[in-house]
Amino acid sequence: MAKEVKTTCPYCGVGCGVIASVADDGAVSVRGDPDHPANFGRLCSKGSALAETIDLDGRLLEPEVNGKKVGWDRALDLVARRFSETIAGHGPDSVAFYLSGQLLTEDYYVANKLMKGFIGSANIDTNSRLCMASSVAGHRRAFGSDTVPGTYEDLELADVVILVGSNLVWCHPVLAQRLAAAKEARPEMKIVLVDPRRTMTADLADLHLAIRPDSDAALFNGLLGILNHPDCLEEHPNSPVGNSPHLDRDFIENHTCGFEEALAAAGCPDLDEIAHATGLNVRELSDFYSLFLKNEKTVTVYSQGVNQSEIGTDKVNSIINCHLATGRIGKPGMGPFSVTGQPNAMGGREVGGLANMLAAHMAIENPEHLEIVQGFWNSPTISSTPGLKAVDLFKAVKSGKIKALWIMATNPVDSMPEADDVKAAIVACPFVVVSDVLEKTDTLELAHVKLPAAAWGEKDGTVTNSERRISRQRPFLPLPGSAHPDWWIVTEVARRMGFASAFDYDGPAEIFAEHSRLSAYRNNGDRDFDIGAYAEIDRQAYDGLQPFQWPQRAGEVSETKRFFADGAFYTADGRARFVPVSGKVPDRHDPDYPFTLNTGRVRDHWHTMTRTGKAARLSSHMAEPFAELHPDDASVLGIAPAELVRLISSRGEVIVRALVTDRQQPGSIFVPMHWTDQFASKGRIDALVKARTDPYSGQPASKNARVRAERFAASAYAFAILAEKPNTIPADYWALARCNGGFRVEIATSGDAPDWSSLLQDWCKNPDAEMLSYRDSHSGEERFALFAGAKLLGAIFVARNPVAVSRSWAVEQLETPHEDTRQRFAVIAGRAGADQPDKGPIVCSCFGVGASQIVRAAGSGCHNVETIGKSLKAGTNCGSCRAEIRSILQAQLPIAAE
Ligand SMILES: Nc1nc2c(c(=O)[nH]1)N[C@H]1C(S)=C(S)[C@@H](COP(=O)(O)OP(=O)(O)OC[C@H]3O[C@@H](n4cnc5c(=O)[nH]c(N)nc54)[C@H](O)[C@@H]3O)O[C@H]1N2
Ligand SMILES: Nc1nc2c(c(=O)[nH]1)N[C@H]1C(S)=C(S)[C@@H](COP(=O)(O)OP(=O)(O)OC[C@H]3O[C@@H](n4cnc5c(=O)[nH]c(N)nc54)[C@H](O)[C@@H]3O)O[C@H]1N2
Ligand code: SF4
Ligand SMILES: [Mo]
Repeated sequence: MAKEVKTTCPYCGVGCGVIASVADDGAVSVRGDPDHPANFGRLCSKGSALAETIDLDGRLLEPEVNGKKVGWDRALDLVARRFSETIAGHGPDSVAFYLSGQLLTEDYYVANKLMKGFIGSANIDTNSRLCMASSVAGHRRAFGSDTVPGTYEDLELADVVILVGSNLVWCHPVLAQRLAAAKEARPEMKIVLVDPRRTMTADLADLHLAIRPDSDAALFNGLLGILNHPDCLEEHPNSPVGNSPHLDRDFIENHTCGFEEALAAAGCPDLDEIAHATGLNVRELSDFYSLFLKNEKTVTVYSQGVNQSEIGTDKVNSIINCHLATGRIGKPGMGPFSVTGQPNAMGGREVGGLANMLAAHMAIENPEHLEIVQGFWNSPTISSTPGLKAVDLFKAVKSGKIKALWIMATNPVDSMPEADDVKAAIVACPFVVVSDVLEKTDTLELAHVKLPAAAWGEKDGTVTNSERRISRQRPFLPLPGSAHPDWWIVTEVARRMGFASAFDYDGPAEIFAEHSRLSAYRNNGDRDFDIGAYAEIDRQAYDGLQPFQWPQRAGEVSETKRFFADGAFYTADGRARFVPVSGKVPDRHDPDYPFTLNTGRVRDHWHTMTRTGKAARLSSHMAEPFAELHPDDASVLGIAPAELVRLISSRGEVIVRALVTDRQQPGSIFVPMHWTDQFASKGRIDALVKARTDPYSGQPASKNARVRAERFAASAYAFAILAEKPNTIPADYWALARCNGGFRVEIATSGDAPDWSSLLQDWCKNPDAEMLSYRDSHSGEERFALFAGAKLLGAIFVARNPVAVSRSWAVEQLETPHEDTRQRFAVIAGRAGADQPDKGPIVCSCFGVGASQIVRAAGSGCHNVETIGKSLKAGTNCGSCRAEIRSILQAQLPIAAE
């Protein structure tokens, strides 16, 4: 009998429930949990492939000190001793923790308690600083608390959903699926996308506003002005001035303050001026503003295009201002909605994991809150001033101020701006501890002490999703090797630092109960975060805990799904604040670096690819780092499609594949954040991004940096498929991806090319293998393949121009038996036989369906996503590729019509 365990997906903040099923032979499969209120059974491509990412290949299984395996006692003693000695010698602010929204709430709680309450420093920050900090700061400025007012259902109930700086279809796919289903049921519902790029989310939108980067505040300030002066819109010429029917005067007067100041800062709405600032035309602006004016049920969803900016907090408040002005907050189908990225970004905020927060949504600057937390923890000391935020924290590591650093569940050498400086800082730090699940990441390689943490499927605790819903992550696999959960590692160090009684937990249930008690402790309804109903939860109840939304106060069965409908906020006077915001678009013109570098995510990869990089099917969608650039820019730079481009900033450079597309605006280049030194020779995009931060949130502007671009003059390009992972790849450019049956490698060199056939032999490590080769000295093409009997060990295809071999066909050769000579020669012929038409680039990773197959199906009468699904199965499992299928079909329309 298979064992079935209900748990939560460890990727994005949608927080989908999954059912993991473990068969008698240990095989794991994962499906969506039909009862989980976040997804009702749905999953996206990453969630569906979870079972393919949990093997032990590459796992860190024993603690290591200076590269040598040691037992836990030695490792933990050393960490405790070095932290204690550093604190004794240089004070509590000479040490720091850098955590992650991928820790569970219980892990996060104990780490925060140790640093703030027992070490007595607030030098504890998290990768949420790179992710949500501007939303947190915006919420706190407007509401007096970090509260996300709405629920997912609001997106389904709204008449207008505005997605700002959010690629929802790729980054919150199940929420996007819910939105798409709601729109299908109610086609009159309108979706607006505000994003400089035409992403796959534009496919879902009725209106795409391709704004100038960082002009969001100008757009929403314009909206605030128009709400007051609707006469500025053509459709409303006779609206009464100064008494606009579009403002909720009652709400403004009784529940807010600062409206006039915000309005004054927004200025008199002038569509031409707004058009100039945002790069949109007046028609687009008035369409957008009219939609907002005419539809009360409006939700504005925002994400990293808003947060990751030097003016991120102002952008957030410019959006919230419009919702406050119309009273559209906390009611069904209405509200500003910051969607969180990581599975437990919200849980981290709840425990106060940020350097400027205290536990349970309390404020570090508030003496009463300090007293509450210190009293509750019975702690000897408590930090009363905010600690260093991520960018400053790593600067302090670099300057030597921080002498002992513990990094948990994050990879700052790849994800922090000025990543090479961050790397240098970590190298220079006298004592670095990294807790991770893998044995090799760009950060872990620099650690003095490596601590093996339990991974998803093994760890046990809770996470909070974007709609404040707390769900359990339950283990269904045993702890491998000596790995231990993060909460255990932290408490063991705390005990050894002399704080045994405060960290004496026998499991996550006890930690969760303490966290719940603190949330309710001396909380008379004046703090939003209260889960006092779980203050006495025991192990059994914790094991059976059903997903629930907070607040859940003790003694109440809370029916409240939303915050603020009653107009009561968490500021001292209970009123929300309008925040005056400047609509000025930062001018970053720099003649040396003429391009805007926009960065972000792709559909099937997660961050630094430590998990998604393990799954062949997730690596089949985008197999190498790339730069999307507009055809006009490519032509000026002399870059042909599929050639390589070098991007250079004042901080560093990358070499990536050029993806020429008119989805990109001229002058702007998009590069994904995912590639690291583990997967590519020079793809760490954060090495280029300058550390510019928002003054209120300290969040770095990961978007919209400045770069120069030039063609990478390759002397040779190569593509290899290999049954085994290659050890070294001697080339200026390489990118490695997993595929069924082995690995695929893209290669380019600029100088002398290596001897390709010897290289292939080195990689395949089989001196008896049979080598087949093909050389055309005229065209410069070379192809080699090595066989052990019928098995292909590896093949390499070399050309002077980008290698034209079909990747999906080539990859299949690794798992195809090549019994006779004719079949083996077909490999070096480099193309599929007539009986095996090329699939083209993979679009549907669940069923391995490629773009060429979709084009062919369109040619034979499949003109919509449904008929493609019937004919090829593409898009019928997780549905993450449906937007791409639609865009491929649309591109075929003129051809079909001819
Ligand atoms: N597939 C996948 N999904 C993920 C993740 C992943 O790694 N992979 N990571 C998760 C995490 S932690 C996060 S934080 C979320 C992020 O989710 P999103 O924020 O949706 O993703 P991004 O691609 O970072 O950025 C969103 C968009 O912002 C746009 N943008 C850039 N500058 C501006 C601007 O000035 N204004 C506006 N309006 N838009 C701009 C970019 O063009 C981009 O399309 O995704 C989560 N989900
Ligand atoms: N240029 C640019 N940079 C960005 C962004 C961007 O859009 N553009 N986005 C930013 C954002 S929003 C985010 S959230 C960050 C994400 O960036 P990171 O947090 O650096 O990326 P991850 O790959 O998620 O790193 C997680 C690490 O934790 C390990 N891990 C996984 N599970 C566990 C566990 O249970 N315990 C422990 N101890 N370790 C575990 C993984 O192996 C991995 O090494 O990147 C930021 N950087
Ligand atoms: S949308 Fe996808 S990645 Fe996000 S939680 Fe759901 S299944 Fe996981
Ligand atoms: Mo994030």
